[in-house]
Amino acid sequence: MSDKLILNRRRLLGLGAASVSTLLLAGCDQFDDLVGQGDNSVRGYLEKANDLTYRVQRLLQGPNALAREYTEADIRQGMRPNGSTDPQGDDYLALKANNFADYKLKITGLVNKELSFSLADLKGMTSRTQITRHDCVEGWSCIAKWTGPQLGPILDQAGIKAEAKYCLYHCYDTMDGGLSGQVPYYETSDLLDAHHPQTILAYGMNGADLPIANGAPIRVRIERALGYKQPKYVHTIELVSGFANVGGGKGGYWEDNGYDWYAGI
Ligand SMILES: Nc1nc2c(c(=O)[nH]1)N[C@H]1C(S)=C(S)[C@@H](COP(=O)(O)O)O[C@H]1N2
Ligand SMILES: [Mo]
Repeated sequence: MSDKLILNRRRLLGLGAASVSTLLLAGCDQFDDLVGQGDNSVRGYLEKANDLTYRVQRLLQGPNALAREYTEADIRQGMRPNGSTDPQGDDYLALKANNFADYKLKITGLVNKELSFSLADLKGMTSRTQITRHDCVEGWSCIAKWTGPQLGPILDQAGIKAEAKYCLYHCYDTMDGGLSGQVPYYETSDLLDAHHPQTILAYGMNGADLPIANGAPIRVRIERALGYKQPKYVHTIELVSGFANVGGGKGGYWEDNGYDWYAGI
């Protein structure tokens, strides 16, 4: 992340939750056609409590409403890399040196059977390709094409236990955790988003292998959510009943730093 972006984040966080929502809304106005698939009043609810937003959006959109999909002609530029772009952990560097041949995606936690998939396994599965718009709270958006297997059937293969409520996405990269030093990037989603038809484990971007800058070898796309809910460099998806004891307890690296958990758009 460049110094400028870090400064912007700090400034944003310094303003407090209310102003963050307002800024978020101001930023959204720069996006073209933000609420293509829904009612514009959805946007108004972004200003309200996170929890209310979540319930209202679920009500208005239904659990399986699709994020808008675009055409090849709408891909006007490359996907702008943001946040971590080149993880330096020893485990990640070792995988990278071997072109991710030894990578394994693990499904763990509250499942009947823990599973592990190589990149070749994932590439061999039925895949979905979708052209969607990624919206970052910093006020930019990019349209890109993503390819990979849907997460839902993979979770079903593992057998989700009744107590499981969320997917916890563990990533290889670390971020500035203030007094905690470097902390791993992580995210969570509920199981509805995990089973959403557009939620995929992307290994491909714009017709090529997913670049390292954008999360190679695997990044999760949760298309109805904002940019920080699209975890890159994912190595483990853990089924959990809650996340109060993970990281700062808010369900994600950026959530621990003040952003909403339900970053629905
Ligand atoms: N592991 C990891 N995932 C991440 C981030 C990150 O720093 N590390 N940044 C998030 C943010 S804020 C955005 S906008 C997008 C950026 O994705 P891109 O690099 O493909 O544009 O990834 C999200 N997922
Ligand atoms: Mo972002």
